[in-house]
Amino acid sequence: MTGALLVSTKPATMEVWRRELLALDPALDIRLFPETGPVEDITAAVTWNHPPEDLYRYPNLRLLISMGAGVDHLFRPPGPPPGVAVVRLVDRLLTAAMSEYVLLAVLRHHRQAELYRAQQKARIWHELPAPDTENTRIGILGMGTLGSDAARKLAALRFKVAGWSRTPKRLDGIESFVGDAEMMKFLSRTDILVCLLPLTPSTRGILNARTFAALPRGAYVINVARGGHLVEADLLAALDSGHLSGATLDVFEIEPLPGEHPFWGHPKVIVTPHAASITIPRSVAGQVVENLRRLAAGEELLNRVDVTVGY
Ligand code: NDP
Ligand code: OXD
Repeated sequence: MTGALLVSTKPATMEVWRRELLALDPALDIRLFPETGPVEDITAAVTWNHPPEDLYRYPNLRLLISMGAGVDHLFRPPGPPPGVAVVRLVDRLLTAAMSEYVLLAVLRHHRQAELYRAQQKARIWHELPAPDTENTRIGILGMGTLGSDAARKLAALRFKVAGWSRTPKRLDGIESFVGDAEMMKFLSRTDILVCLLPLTPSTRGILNARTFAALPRGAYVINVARGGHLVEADLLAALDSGHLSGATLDVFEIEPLPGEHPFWGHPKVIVTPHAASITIPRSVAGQVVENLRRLAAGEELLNRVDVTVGY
């Protein structure tokens, strides 16, 4: 690599990144934010929730690497500096962890785990109706790296799985719905809705009153993508009216979720702290180092983001 790599995230995590990157390429010149040295030195940056306007201070910046699968943090105003390439992480462990979370949330709902737990607490021996897996319809918004992996694993459990995306998908046993024109048809056949979309201007607020009304009564919602996809008041209204049976939420408009937020104590909501799939620096350092090499060699970058659509 020519120039220096800026690393920016929580202080304790930055040290781990430095160690893992240097283990693969000891020649790297790594600067941990805010100790950047001369701003002219920085040619690439690997960041998570970095102040977006700060990235305009480095005149020689050529590559921005998201420390996660999502890149919405890089597109907050003013967005990535013009002419700077943006890449994200695609990683076996990150993908597997997300599918584990989605399967856990689906199965916990499907197998009535909360109800059985409540019965246990009350010492009630009562068999609930058997779940009908082959007739339970799961719909996944976003059929990219994460959505398609979760879809395949849910289909392997014999759920009826469909996905919704911008472009058609051909996956064995998984129905594909495309674009706004097919959104309502997709929702009307969905008992459990999983959101795995990137947050962009087209997907912000997509989990709203209209979407919920199009789902069958009793449907369940799982949002593991971004808090900005969800109109929180609309979800609360749909839960409280009984139209939706519950929700599992890992991501929120404001993180950490404020202590007084109604989701915390809501009997139909399960909250986790944006922990569905956490980037493991050791697992992804190789692709970061490889992209730095490609940048220096003028080769095509891995996992490049289309800055015109924002994912
Ligand atoms: P990808 O970019 O691989 O996939 C995105 C999918 O969304 C694609 O199928 C794409 O369609 C579809 N899509 C995008 N915009 C639209 C639209 N307007 N209408 C219909 N479909 C659309 O992303 P990943 O699967 O890797 O990740 C998804 C998101 O998951 C990340 O952006 C991130 O926000 C979130 N995430 C959350 C984590 C957590 O811990 N909670 C961890 C990691 C990621 P097409 O295929 O046609 O392009
Ligand atoms: C990611 C995330 O996008 O952790 O990778 O949310």
